[in-house]
Amino acid sequence: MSKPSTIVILTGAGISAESGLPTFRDVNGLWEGHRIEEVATPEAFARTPWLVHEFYNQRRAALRKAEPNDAHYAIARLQQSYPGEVVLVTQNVDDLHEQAETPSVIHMHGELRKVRCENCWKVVRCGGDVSIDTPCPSCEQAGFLRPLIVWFGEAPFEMDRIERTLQRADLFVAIGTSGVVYPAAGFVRQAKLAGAETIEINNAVTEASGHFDRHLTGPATEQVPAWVAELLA
Ligand code: BV8
Repeated sequence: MSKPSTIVILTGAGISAESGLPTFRDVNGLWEGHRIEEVATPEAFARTPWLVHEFYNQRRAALRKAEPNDAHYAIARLQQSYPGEVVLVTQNVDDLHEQAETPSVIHMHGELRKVRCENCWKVVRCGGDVSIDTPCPSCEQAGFLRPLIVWFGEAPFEMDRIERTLQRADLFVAIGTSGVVYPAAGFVRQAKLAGAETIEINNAVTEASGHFDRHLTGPATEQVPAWVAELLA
């Protein structure tokens, strides 16, 4: 079989699980007794911003202790040395793909280590805690910083660019995602309609498994390096 000229990869929380970052399913979609869908919303932020800031402060603290794993490094190798186009879209807000030296990542649901000021609209890097009193490093006004995260009910970032790449994909690979959150969960169908082969890499069966042509089942740190080695051979 000739090598695919455009590969689109979608990663989810499962690719960072072996780096020690809990997935949404690991915590049963709960954080401190709250449903994540209730914390990760603009309404929750408007109602109890201190609670939502604490949710992300705890995730930033966990990220400071995490390292990329062999799956992140294998994708970086693929994107660095594959003769065709490799587009990486992630639902993850961690920066483990970047830490593994991946050349380019599309963070469709935002980034944990960035915040946006709702006063001056600047996006600034932030690896530590943020509170309702933290002044914006740019306009120095306090009380306007929000995590640069796409919450439930908000439009994901870069959807036009993602849809264009799905239209020309020859191969679509979903790694470590449960396929329950849209629009990401619909990408496999869009890729199939465009004629792409589809592969699901996961350590379990998911709600989306039926849409994929092939399944590589097992931990991402084993399955992703093996898949990349086969492609680069
Ligand atoms: C939007 C950032 C419209 C936050 C996230 C009813 C029906 C259909 C849709 C909806 C509906 N009601 C509402 C909606 C829309 C909603 C949605 O889909 N809701 C779901 C709950 C039904 N979607 C939205 O609101 C989206 N926006 O629709 O906007 C719009 C459009 C235009 C203009 C205006 C508005 C926005 C959704 C984004 C929400 N933000 N993340 C944060 O991180 O704090 S979502 C978050 O959960 C993730 O980003 C990801 O997208 C999602 C699911 O997480 P996964 O990554 O899949 O992780 P999960 O834990 O679920 O699964 C882990 C997988 O890994 C498992 O399969 C497991 O087996 C596997 N695994 C585990 N360990 C390993 C492994 N695999 C391999 N190796 C291992 N070691």
